[in-house]
Amino acid sequence: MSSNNDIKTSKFLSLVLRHEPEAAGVTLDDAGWVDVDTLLAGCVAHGKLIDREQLERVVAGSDKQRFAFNEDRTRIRANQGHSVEVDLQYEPRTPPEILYHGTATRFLDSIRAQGLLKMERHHVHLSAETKVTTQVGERHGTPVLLVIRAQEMHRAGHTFFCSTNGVWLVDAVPVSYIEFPA
Ligand code: HQG
Repeated sequence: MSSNNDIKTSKFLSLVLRHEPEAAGVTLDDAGWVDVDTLLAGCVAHGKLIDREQLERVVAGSDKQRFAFNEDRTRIRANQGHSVEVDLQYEPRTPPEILYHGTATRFLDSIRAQGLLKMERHHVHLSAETKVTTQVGERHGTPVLLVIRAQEMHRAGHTFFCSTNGVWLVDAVPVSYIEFPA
């Protein structure tokens, strides 16, 4: 179990490494990396006392493996979920037959009309597991699970990526590949 302080730190790191690097006075490189010492110094300068030990603990303890160090552990980045412009250099991958997307019932009319759109993120996020997907949907309201015919989409020319923490990513999902609940 993570402590409250570690959860707060994880949320702050998500903010800095995905959305607002300026919240810690740092910049991300093209692939989303930032030097660890620069990040820690920036956090302290912005009133967030995070040391190397806590950072290691938060990265290792993140339930969704949100962050990754580079090989020599001098740099860190978020594995996915960015709104700032970064190129994570994912390799295209062939998805399984079916992937899932968790959303909230209040979005269904709009999704029926437009398909799944990436909204503020870089991609639509899909999962191979239903459990995670339900939790994702609950963040937005009454959860509902959509079944995506991913391999059929792939055969039709849509490019899929899989992040290092196992989230499947695609530009958009047209309505014709979505199975809605009855
Ligand atoms: C919905 C978490 C109306 C979409 C999770 C979703 C995930 C539409 C919301 C990651 C729509 C966007 C991403 C349309 C899509 N009309 N609503 N046409 N198309 N939507 O948070 O997928 O904790 O940007 O269904 O594990 O909920 O951040 O995406 O409900 O991987 O690490 O618009 O966030 O990871 O919401 O979640 P989000 P998401 P972290």
